[in-house]
Amino acid sequence: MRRKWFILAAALLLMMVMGASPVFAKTVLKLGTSTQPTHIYNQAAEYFGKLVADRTGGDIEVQVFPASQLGSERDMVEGLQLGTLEMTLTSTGPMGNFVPQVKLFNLPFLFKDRESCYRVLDGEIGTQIADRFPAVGIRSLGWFENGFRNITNSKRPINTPEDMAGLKIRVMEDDVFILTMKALGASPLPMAFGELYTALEQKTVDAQENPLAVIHSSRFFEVQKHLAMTGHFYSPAVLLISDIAWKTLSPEQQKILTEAAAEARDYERQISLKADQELEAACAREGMEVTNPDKAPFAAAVASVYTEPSVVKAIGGGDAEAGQK
Ligand code: EAX
Repeated sequence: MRRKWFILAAALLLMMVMGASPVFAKTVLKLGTSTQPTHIYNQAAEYFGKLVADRTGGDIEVQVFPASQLGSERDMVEGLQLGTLEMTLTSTGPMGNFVPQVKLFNLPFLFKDRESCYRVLDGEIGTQIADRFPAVGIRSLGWFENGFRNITNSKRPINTPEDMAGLKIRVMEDDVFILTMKALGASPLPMAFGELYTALEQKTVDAQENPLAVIHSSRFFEVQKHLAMTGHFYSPAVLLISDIAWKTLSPEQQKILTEAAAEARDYERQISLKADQELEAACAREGMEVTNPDKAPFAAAVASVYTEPSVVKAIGGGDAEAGQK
């Protein structure tokens, strides 16, 4: 009997001592994404998590949950606001619903190459827009990359905007995408990414558009015959942390996260570029028929989106506070 008490007391003592150690002080940051485990977002999120674990001596653990397990991109941003989720790496697709100025980055044919994207996103404009996030309960740890988006469909090869006529195409949940596809003569249907594979399989929609890295990792080649390299949108991504979670971290931990995020961003941009270089051929090998349309007629067809009153108002159009109401 005495022996039993002794063991219990020893165990309690050990727990008290251990209580001060990192094992017990551990902070878990759940990080959700919409894409498949092999996608570049998740590779970058794991990379980020490893840097953070190393530099905090294991005090902070980033747990990555891919494939919309924790909800759609929009749901996850809402989770960040509520404090039910700590982090997400998301496209800017749903972000205009939270900070309307983000719609600027959703405009078609806005950037001609990656260098101009990075200059704008990492420079003053990207910083000013990211600075609006804390007012709605979220913080940006940097602009990552989804990539240049291309159109896939199950009906026909796309060579000119005319080939888009009547195509039922899934788009992300923002009016800029809807307006763009309407301007091309297609019938857009906004839908969360997690529902897309099934919608393509069941022919609820004929078409979708995404960067090659998403198309390939989601195996859309199983349900889409045609791939048109339109590059009509540059789709940024953003690494977000809940403001509630952010405030529980020490200044030192915040610094570690900020630095690790910048490194993970650079890493992700590299693997994204590599994906773009390799995956057109990989999709062709999987049986997709690839076209490389002249982009000029597509850009001309969607120019009207830039002057749509709702878009101009959201982005600012002289009234910097327009979107905050
Ligand atoms: O962020 O919804 C989409 O099509 C996005 O490109 C995808 O979820 C990756």
